[in-house]
Amino acid sequence: MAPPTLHNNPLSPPCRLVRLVAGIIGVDLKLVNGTDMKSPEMLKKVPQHTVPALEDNGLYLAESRAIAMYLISKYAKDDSLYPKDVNKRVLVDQRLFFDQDLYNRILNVFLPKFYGKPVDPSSVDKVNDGLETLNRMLDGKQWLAGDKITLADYAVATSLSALEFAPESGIDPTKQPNIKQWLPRVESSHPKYGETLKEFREGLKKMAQK
Ligand SMILES: N[C@@H](CCC(=O)N[C@@H](CS)C(=O)NCC(=O)O)C(=O)O
Repeated sequence: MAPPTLHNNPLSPPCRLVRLVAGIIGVDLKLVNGTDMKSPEMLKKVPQHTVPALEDNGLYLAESRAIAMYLISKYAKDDSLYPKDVNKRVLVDQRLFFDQDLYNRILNVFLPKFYGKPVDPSSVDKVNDGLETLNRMLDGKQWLAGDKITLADYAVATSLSALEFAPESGIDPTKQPNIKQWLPRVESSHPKYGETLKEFREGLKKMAQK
């Protein structure tokens, strides 16, 4: 069987989440950068025209979190990252929906800069509000959903790293004490996390030099 193909952008945090999860569970992805996601052929397969987008033996899938859930459910040796037990899984799902909202808030802080527009101060407030929520979720906890690291931890930590696109916003997740303790825990949980974060930071540096 052909390996799953990932339409990828090396700098995109959602793409990085998929590469990270695939690396952790040992799935080799064929990475394709620069796909024209708005071409008529691609729009037929992936109506959403975003990357990451996965092709796996006739299945076409957009949305990083859905792709990660699929890869784990289909290929991981165990279900620890995305539990099969409904009562455990729903906690991961809840955090992933929270993450989608948090990432969109973060997007509103760094995206205007790419279009030469100022950031609305209320966007910064919304991210800080999201970080306060995250801090409460982590109160007395090692991990975001249950007693083991899950996809939720990797997704939220990856979203937070997108703040590095806009250091001038002054938003610092580690000002929140529970996040400050949790983030290094996630970062050191698997070598792939450090590898993908390093790639991201090198990409950021190159972008800044341009
Ligand atoms: N919620 C989506 C967001 C994906 C997304 O916004 N991807 C960006 C790159 S980071 C993209 O493809 N933008 C191009 C477009 O929207 O046409 C996910 O998690 O996969």
